[in-house]
Amino acid sequence: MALNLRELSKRAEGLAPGHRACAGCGFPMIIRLLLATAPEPVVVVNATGCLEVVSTIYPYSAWPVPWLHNAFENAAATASGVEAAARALQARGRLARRPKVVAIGGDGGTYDIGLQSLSGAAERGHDFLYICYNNEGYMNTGIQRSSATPQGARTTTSPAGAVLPGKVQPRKDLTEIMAAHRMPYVAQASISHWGDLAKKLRRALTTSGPTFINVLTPCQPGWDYPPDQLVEIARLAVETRYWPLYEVEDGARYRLTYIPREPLPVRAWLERQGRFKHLLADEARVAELQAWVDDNWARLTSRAAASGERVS
Ligand SMILES: Cc1ncc(C[n+]2csc(CCOP(=O)(O)OP(=O)(O)O)c2C)c(N)n1
Repeated sequence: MALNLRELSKRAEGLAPGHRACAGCGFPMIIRLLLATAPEPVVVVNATGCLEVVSTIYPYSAWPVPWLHNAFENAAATASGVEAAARALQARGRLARRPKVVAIGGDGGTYDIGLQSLSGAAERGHDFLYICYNNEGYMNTGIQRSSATPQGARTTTSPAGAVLPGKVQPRKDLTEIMAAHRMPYVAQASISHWGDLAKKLRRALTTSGPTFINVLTPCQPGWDYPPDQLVEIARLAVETRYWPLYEVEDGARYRLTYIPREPLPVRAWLERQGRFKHLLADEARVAELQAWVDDNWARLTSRAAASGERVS
């Protein structure tokens, strides 16, 4: 199946309408694209977080595929178990087609609490895709900071005021941590670039062995923007190079999958969100963030160039 809108729209609507995600939330788009690109059968395991809470309010479920609840810390371990069980059943002739196993967690469940089980599953080489829907905070429980929250952002546990300037530390680079596992395929994507995301999903779903995609997805209450600006906000993260779109094969071959033709200053992304409002008047702090973005971009482009890829 071609990965264009015409073909994708022929697949049944994935996540059922009537889920309770906030207006202006990005992750339903990831799930719809996942279910449109996934081969059948597929089994989804889902860590605790907003996605689970809004899509599985008992006795309803918005999922048209087999779906398992997981605690924060064991989504990847459960995925390993499902994958190993399916492999064993197939070897005994009791399963005609092995399902593709997909684990999904928020950044709190992935960058922080579930990292050990994700790392373990990757190291053991299980055949599954892990998707981190990254809204840069523990949003379900009231907008607390996570290790994916960018430096300077206001959250309820890093409030901006006389004591704290927002979150003090820069965000953890989980995509690089996963690439360091030398998994067959690791990628960074954004809901704003759906074609790029669809290609990465297809690639990860058809690669055997562990694969990982980190997808940036804005959170309306957490980032504080008008709901109809969801896609635009996500696009600004990419156009300012705050969130580069790239992929890594076997931990070694880097490729930027989108290069902003005329990159915007990081301020263009910051000023559209309430969570950064307090630091816009502070030129030095904006410059500090810009330096971090530039440094990150330089590091990625040098790796892509070393892999023989076009970087501008
Ligand atoms: C071990 C553990 N600690 C804390 C919680 C409470 N809890 C439930 S959801 C959540 C936040 C989830 O954040 P994230 O994974 O980023 O997903 P989001 O809600 O942002 O979609 C927390 C802290 C829990 N369920 N289990």
